[in-house]
Amino acid sequence: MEYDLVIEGGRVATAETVFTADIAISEGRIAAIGSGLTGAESIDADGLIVTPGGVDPHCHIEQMSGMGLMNADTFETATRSAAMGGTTSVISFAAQAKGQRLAEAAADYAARGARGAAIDHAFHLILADPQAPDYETDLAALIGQGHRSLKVFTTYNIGLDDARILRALSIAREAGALTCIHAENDAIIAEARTRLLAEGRTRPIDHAASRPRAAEIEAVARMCRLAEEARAPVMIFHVSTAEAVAEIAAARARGAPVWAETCPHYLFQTEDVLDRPGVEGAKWMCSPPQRTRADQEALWAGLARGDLQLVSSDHAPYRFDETGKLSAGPDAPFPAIANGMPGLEVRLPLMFDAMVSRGRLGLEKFVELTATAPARLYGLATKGHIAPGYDADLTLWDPARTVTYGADDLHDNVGYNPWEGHGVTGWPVHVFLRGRQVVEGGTYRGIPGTGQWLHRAAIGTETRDITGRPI
Ligand code: DUC
Ligand code: ZN
Ligand code: ZN
Repeated sequence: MEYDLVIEGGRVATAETVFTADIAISEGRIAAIGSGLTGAESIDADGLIVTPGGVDPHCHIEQMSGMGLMNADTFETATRSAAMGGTTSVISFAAQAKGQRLAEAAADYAARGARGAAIDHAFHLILADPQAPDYETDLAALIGQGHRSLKVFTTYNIGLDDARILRALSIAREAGALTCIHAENDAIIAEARTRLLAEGRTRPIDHAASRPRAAEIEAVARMCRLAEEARAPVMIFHVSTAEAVAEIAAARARGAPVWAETCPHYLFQTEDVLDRPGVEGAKWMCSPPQRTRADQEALWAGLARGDLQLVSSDHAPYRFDETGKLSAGPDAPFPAIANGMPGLEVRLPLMFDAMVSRGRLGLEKFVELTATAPARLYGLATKGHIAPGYDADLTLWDPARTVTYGADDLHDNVGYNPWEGHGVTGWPVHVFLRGRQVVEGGTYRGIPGTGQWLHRAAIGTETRDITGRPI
């Protein structure tokens, strides 16, 4: 049988195993895996590692921030950047504005994705205003239509109180959705911020002290209890502290339906990245902030044990100018500076370098954390694995290629690279989305508007990986 395309002789990596094989693709799906397969077209993958395309389940694209600032990236620029870094599916946000119907927010973001996305995508529904018209009916209906994840905050101006979070958990459980949570205690943050400003401590490095680790620890522990009580699955976003990892591990040991992620900036950076002359440190400002080396080790241990299941980018793009980080002026105090960094394009190379090239946890675990687990946990049934029937979303890595990041070498619209000077070994040279090449030898070939919205089936408290093992 002749296939559309055969990727020949690569080292094929799944979350379970690594083997040398040809991968045959027809009509955008993996049709066969074996040897001696032939196709209308072929690519020689000898010497390359073939992984599932990355699934980045936490990124902010074409989204209005809580401060009323638009992200620097559109779907066109963000998905270009993602693809250039080996990622073929993203889950970004459909952010409800105050007073806005959820259905309207979902339709608005769906139109943005349909217009610009060059890779496949889905949305977490941000619940910002439970008082908005038709809130509960819209929420249940949207979940039923295939939007299978929500996002709530315990802080920021869109934070929900415990009663409202419990209500959202109950609706999510009934309708079959996973609730993602930004968990930091609002009162602890407010108190710290007031004290720092009174002391005249307004610089980006002071942002770190303004988000005390206790804020994360308390809110994570509380959200784990709410999930347990509601028997509704939650995903704790961007875990940064050792104590929060311990809270999550304890909750999971009790049987609470709790999953959790961390991000490369918590694994590889510490709070001193914020300590630069003037407001330069604003480029690295994110919430929660980067922590300590001991926290990094605890996060890695949590990933190794499976108490944390995945690594997302939390791509939150703002330019270092008056349209973004410096919208409140060139000497803005830290509370007036937007939080977030670009990460879509660097997530996979940073993790490949650490896990595969340097050997920390290995290639299979790299695939699990960056593609298989996010696809399984978020209900992306055709993504995140290499086997017949799955979408032919594949990233081909040159494991020997070494790159040192430059000042502005990413393909997003952010204009700086927070990883400038950081070297990685292992590079995504070819990327395929549903069998179509979107990156060819490092050259972008994606087409805006061809990325598909991913309908998802119900998510419950039991989530299993490709082998049927509970995650
Ligand atoms: N923190 C968030 O909570 N969201 C976006 C970026 C960030 O740093
Ligand atoms: Zn967050
Ligand atoms: Zn985020």
